[in-house]
Amino acid sequence: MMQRLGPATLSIGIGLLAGACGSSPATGPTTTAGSEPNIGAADGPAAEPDAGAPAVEPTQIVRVTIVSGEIEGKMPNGEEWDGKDEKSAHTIDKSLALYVKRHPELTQTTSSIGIPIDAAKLAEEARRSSAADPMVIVQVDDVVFRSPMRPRAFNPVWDFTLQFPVGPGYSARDTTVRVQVVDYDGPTRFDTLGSTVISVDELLAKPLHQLGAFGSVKQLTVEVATIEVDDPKPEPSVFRIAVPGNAKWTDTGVELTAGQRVAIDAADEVCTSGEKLSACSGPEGQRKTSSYNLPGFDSLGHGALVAALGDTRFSIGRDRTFIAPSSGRLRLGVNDTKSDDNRGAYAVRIKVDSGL
Ligand SMILES: [Ca+2]
Ligand SMILES: [Ca+2]
Repeated sequence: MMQRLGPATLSIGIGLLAGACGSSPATGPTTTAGSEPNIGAADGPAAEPDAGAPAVEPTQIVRVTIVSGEIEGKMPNGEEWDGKDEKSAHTIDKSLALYVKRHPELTQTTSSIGIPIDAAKLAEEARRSSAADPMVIVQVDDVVFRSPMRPRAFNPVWDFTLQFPVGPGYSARDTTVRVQVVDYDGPTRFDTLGSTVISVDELLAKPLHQLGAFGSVKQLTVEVATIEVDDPKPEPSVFRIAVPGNAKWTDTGVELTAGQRVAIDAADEVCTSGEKLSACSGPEGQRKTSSYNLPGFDSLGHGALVAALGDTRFSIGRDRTFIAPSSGRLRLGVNDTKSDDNRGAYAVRIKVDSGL
């Protein structure tokens, strides 16, 4: 069913992994004193984005893993979590709003944030419980990433990795990274548990950080690794798969890390109602919506190509280039909950940029 072209190595090419272990500086033949992460060094001129300059390759990729956390068992006022929360109509958290704004592919999917595509009841349980249901939002420069939600967890393990480039024209080492932990209270309802800031330079100073306490977050464990970017950088990995209209979700086998640049394009036709020709369309979807649209895609054309990474959903349509908003196995689907009467398949090409 799935045909892979290009290197079988996902995400970052193996060649890039030299020096990825922050704890062992003598890794790999390319690691010399000069190419080591410039820990704490105020080296050279700052990365000044020069408007007219040609694009410069990043020299390093920083990989940050939000491993786990520890949340206070009570709210600051001593009450149980979410004890009497129903009266206040929160709007979507400011950081989440920015997250959605910075990722156009997430447009109109906010009602499904935190709901995994294969465990819809999880969110319902989280909503009813009086425990914290934390997720982490990380902002680097103007790019924002989100970890999956961990329902009913005062000791959540996210194991959420994101990456960003460092080098001329990219994030500078004095860039501030903002880490915010929020509690999921239902669609578009979130409480801030705490937020903290740390610079890229501080992050790179050691491979393991214990952040906190901040707000109701007692502790947050963060791992950091750097990857030297090969010159020339490896070719993107390309995968071709078929997304059948009569499948719920199709596992592409492609693992994405938040921050990777991905381009997806699709062709061919899917019909969402047996032989009815008016219910056939390309990956952009039909001109109409339907009560059978998937959760989170209510206003998207029926039958359109959509994607999911864990509990993050987004629309693809005929083509979409994006920076992965979260991490995990990429799954693709057709915007139709009643898939058993569907015909046809979309032919999809996924291009994952190896070195950003
Ligand atoms: Ca909650
Ligand atoms: Ca159908």
